[in-house]
Amino acid sequence: MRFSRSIVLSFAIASSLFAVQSPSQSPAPATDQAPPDTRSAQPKIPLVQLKRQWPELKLRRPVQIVARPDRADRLYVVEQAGRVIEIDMTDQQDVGRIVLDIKEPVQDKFNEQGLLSVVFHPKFEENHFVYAWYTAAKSGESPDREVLARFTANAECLIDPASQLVLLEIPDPAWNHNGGTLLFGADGYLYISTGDGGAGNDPWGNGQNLESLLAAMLRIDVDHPSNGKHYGIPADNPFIGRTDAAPEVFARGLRNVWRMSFDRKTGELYAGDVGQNAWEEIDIVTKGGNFGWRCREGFHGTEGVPDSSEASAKFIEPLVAYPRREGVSVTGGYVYRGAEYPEMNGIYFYADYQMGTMWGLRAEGGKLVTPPVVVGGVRGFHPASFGEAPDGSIFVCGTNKGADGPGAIFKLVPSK
Ligand SMILES: [Ca+2]
Ligand SMILES: [Ca+2]
Repeated sequence: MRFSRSIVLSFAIASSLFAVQSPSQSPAPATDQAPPDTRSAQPKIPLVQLKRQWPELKLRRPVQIVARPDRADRLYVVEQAGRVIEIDMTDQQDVGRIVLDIKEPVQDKFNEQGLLSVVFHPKFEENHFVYAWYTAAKSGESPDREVLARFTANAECLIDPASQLVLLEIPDPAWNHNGGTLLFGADGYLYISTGDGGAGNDPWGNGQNLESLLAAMLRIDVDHPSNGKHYGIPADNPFIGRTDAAPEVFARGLRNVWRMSFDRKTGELYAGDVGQNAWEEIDIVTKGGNFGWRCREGFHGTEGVPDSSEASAKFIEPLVAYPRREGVSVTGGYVYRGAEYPEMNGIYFYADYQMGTMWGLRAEGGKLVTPPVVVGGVRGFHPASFGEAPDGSIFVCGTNKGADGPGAIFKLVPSK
């Protein structure tokens, strides 16, 4: 997947964690965070269970679960090699239906490459547009690159690979750190996390380079192309009109936001930004914000980097961060807003890909209200991504026994 660090060590720690899992024995959160805002008393964060779904579904490297705006009874699973599989939510025996297969032109030779995200247009019912974010290998004049492409589905939701229209390509200097999540905001614009390009410690300095499309959150208007491109720039993008900055950029200083989500109630954008050597973090991404990379990692300065020793007014600190002993690669999740489990309402759930640990926290107005607690996990399971169904249910997909092990989907439910 998207880490390149000690797997063996992590397994050993994960095993000991889940061997002793109970409410009273959960490890004390050594998590780094700003002081909680205690103005509003909040109920306790409940433990959760991961309830296995669609046991007959065979998945290989599932990396995302997405919903379709016009169908409450369907979910779509993205496989890293380049497939999208439709699931009938009303049938637990469903074996899935392949609706897109773009193994060509997707390049998934290395761990963090592949088809990384798919999103349906908010008006999919009218225009049948689906957007994909993937890595492509160099060919002809084109270098290795991150690609944003639009595809068109037919009336049965089969997505024709030949319908591809490439909207944006970003030359990619290394196999790792390719983002990426695609999300449509309530504003109708498409949000894209790009990753810092890769290698380690941002050798190309993309994190703080205003002109780079890497290490950023981009925001574009796919409905109003302009300036000879297949997309437009929202009029209130933070760097629009500047000659020293890329107008697509919505926020920057982000190392590799693997998964992000909007809280459907508040509209806040939660992002899990994967760390370098020490800290995994959750950010609430705001317009024009600079989230610190590579000057900062979590709440800490990067040694030897100027302007890094303390958070300056320039940088926005994370909501929370956790150290290497608790995890290796954060998987950003969702704020639960479903009606089925009121005790989970308003809790942001996220996980560590390598350890399988899941946490819950509460935030209000961008401030931490209830610090993270370990809420559960499945031993040996690697949560690659969460997904939110139209009814607000939260699902999680991933693999057992390593990145190439059997894929599975679970539903997040309160522990009995
Ligand atoms: Ca890369
Ligand atoms: Ca940061």
